[in-house]
Amino acid sequence: MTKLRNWLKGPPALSALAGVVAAAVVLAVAELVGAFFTARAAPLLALGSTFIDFTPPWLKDFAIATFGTNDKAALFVGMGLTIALLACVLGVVAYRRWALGVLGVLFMGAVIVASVVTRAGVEPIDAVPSVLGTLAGLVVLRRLLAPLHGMKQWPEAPADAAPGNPATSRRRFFAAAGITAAAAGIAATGGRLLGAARSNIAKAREALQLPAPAKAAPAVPAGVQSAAAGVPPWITPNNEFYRIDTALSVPEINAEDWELRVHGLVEEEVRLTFQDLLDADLIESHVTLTCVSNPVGGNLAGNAKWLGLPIREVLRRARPKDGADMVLSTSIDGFSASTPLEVLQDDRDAMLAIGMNGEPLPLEHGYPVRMVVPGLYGFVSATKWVVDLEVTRFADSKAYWTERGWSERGPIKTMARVDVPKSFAKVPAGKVAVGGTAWAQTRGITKVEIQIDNADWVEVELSTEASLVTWRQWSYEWDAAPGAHYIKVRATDGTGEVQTDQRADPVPDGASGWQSVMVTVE
Ligand SMILES: Nc1nc2c(c(=O)[nH]1)N[C@H]1C(S)=C(S)[C@@H](COP(=O)(O)O)O[C@H]1N2
Ligand SMILES: [Mo]
Repeated sequence: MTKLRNWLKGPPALSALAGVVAAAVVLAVAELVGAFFTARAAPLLALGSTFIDFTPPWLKDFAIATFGTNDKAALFVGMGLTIALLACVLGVVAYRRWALGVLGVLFMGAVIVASVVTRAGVEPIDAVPSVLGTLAGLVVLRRLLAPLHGMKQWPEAPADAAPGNPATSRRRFFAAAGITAAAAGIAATGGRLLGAARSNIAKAREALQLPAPAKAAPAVPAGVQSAAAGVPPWITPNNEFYRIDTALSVPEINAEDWELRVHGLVEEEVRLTFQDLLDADLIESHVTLTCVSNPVGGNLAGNAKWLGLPIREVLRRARPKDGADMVLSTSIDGFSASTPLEVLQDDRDAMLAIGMNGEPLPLEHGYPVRMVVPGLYGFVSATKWVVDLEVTRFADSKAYWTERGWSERGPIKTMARVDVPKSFAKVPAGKVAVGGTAWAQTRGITKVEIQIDNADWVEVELSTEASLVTWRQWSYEWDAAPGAHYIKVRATDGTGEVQTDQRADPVPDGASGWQSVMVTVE
């Protein structure tokens, strides 16, 4: 016990602590100075994104499964612990061999600089905060280690070390380390707050007036909503729309600075500003988006009215060359999606969207511009904060998730869902309203059937169909007898194909199988 206590008071433990404080200073100074540079170059977030990039897929899956929507907080805790551990080692190494310590700090600085400058839309000048942070970290490490050399001879004091009283050295060390750590905390917090305050993007979005569409969306027919109470609204309000992305913090793009570059296998490179979009003939249409990660029965799907420019028009100006079969769309934060070229050119009205349900895109749904492509899962089509379209070939380029084990293409699979009653619900015997949602974007839904326990499949009441690219709701009045019951559901799409009962995981190209909910009737 006393041994441990003595060890904790000795140079090895204290130099490890010095390493942690120095690492905190590197990050805090970088973050504070970074507040005066572009918001998307914030070093902590950039480092977090790099961390995500290097997290093995199994660990990522584990994190999402374990922490759910808190996975981003878990990432920062994990990143903090990893950095702290490395910083401990760095401190001890620096104490024993200063030159190695310098190399260690420079390496840490290089990793942060690399994280920052490899983010899309970042200028080389954005490396400045990380460089200054690194220098500050070096100075702090040197200053903190100095008093330690006056302590016990461990392993042996350098020739220039002044022998001193260990207790005094320790006091000096803790005073310096404490003050520095507190200053780092204040600097980091200040940097975050300052960065947020300097962002006027949310205000600019509020002030933005969307133009009227040249071609309005067809009126939503009466009767699209399921007769069963509790089925989600046919149009998903923006604040209830599911959100899926790899962005640690929502990218903040000034619409006036936004520019889309269309290049690659094209006759003519095209550049588009936000004003160009506002001035163009925009269309409006209802489209249901769906995430490939949606499990059977899941709710990673939403339906909205989008306002935007058909991507077809942009491609017409760029004139893709023969042999091109894919468009790789990239967001400002480096996400990318591979979309078949012909899908962006056919009449399904894939668009560069600027409006969602009559408002400018919410920041987290891609402000100022995102892609909306009917019929494809979001991971291969719905690029938010899009800034780059490269006309290319599937054989030549891979998108973000394709490089991580997901498919390169992602047509949406036919899916039916029971929304009420909820799985494991208890309902009173008698008439029970059963209802839900089904989708097969671009093919449409022509039939939904349910099977209760082992009875025959019965066709349910379909709500009105608005279009082939939106979901379709359904309802059924069930005469429920007491006991435990299973309700299974399946849909038939517009080609006449019945939804497969073959169970598949979301990876690599979307879940399949029939949902079954258990309901207790009392
Ligand atoms: N920039 C960017 N765009 C992105 C993603 C992303 O991670 N980054 N995720 C995609 C995925 S997987 C889906 S399902 C949709 C979700 O769009 P939403 O968040 O607006 O619902 O966005 C797509 N666009
Ligand atoms: Mo997704």
